[in-house]
Amino acid sequence: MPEATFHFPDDFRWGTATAAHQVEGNNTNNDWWAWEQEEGRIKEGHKSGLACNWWERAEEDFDRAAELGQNAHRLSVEWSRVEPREGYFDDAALDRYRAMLRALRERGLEPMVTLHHFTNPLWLAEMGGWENPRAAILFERYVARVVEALEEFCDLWCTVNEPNVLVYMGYLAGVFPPGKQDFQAGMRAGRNLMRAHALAYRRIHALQPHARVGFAHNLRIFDPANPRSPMDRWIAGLQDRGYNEAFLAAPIRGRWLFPLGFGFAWRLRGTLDWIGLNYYTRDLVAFDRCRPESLFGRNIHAPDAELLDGGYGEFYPDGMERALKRLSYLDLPIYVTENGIPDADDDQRPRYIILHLHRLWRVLQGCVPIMGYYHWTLVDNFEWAEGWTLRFGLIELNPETGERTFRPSAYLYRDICRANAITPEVIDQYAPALRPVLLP
Ligand code: IFM
Repeated sequence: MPEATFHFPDDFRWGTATAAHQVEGNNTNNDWWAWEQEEGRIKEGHKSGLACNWWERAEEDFDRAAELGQNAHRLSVEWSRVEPREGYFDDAALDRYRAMLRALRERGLEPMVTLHHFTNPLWLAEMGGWENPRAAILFERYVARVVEALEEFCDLWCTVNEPNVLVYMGYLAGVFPPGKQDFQAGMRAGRNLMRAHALAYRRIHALQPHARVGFAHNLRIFDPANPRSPMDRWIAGLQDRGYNEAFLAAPIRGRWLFPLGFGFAWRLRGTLDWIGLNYYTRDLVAFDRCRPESLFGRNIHAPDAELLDGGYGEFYPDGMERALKRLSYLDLPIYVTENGIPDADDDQRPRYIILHLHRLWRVLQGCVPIMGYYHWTLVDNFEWAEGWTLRFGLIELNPETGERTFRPSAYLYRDICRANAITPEVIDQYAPALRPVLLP
């Protein structure tokens, strides 16, 4: 009897995901560049610098992605390049993005374009960033320019990446710009980001009626540390609501949920053609009344959990299945817009990829419309406050020399993309320890 092979749908999208500031290099005109220059902001004083030098040479990495059997790529456009001064749009920057998208198409990679991935033009940051209600309107105007310039090559748009992460890291933990620890300011910024999403959604459809528009939601699993403790259950539920549910309720149900807000958000309702899932890990949550900044929760790991490098969290593939099943109730096509692991020596990534894709495959068996998977990421890139200390790439980068080295996982992912399946051969070659788990 032939051994089980886990097949994916014929038109499944296999790609990697990237973000402008993390790969382009020399993005000197945004709030992140300024943040990097401040002492103590980035681990080991690292800077994005030339990053992966995509502004000059993205095409060389697109060649690598195509060589690795991928048929899709998610990248972002940098607002501060397109609109370096308020109201002034730089056609040369838009031309560069046109060239990138053309290059992707020529290599058989379908682009998904993200319009906001954490960074803000300096001029916007100076006027209060996302706390300023004008930000959403200014974003809509920028989006219109980008869509007019790029629509020939793209109809799959991701308005905003992980608004919940931006709010949490920038306004509660204070480790991303603007570096605040101010709950009210964070919720204002969160509402404006979701308003910006909705304005962009409608504007894109007005310009390109057949466009497919969504946003990328970082869905983190929050489980009670002690499932028998009502306080742990309550606090895990509260964190889930604040981090996950509130950001979905606005564009789906047209409701502001606490802590993002209260009442109706009618104009946001129905502004998703698809939903993006960025899934990485889960937390166990214990009640702790001394931690108001994390909604009275202490986030810990299961005592027996395998941990990811750099304190990134638990290795928890079941979370992929749980997150996808949860999103399936929204009745929307789903893209896994990010999933990956910091793992410089690539000793966990092969198992991570196979197990997470296996859980995704299981959800597909229930006829859930999962359209594609974008691994985070193609080449090691600048990991925000962690600088270059966390390496998420299928391809290793030496940021000093630009030299690239394929990790074994690059070939593993290539073999899955080419076969459009997880085959027994892939399991045996790259993660034999999984044979008894997946092929009993
Ligand atoms: O690098 C980030 C990305 O910018 C947003 N999602 C999570 C990734 C890994 O931390």
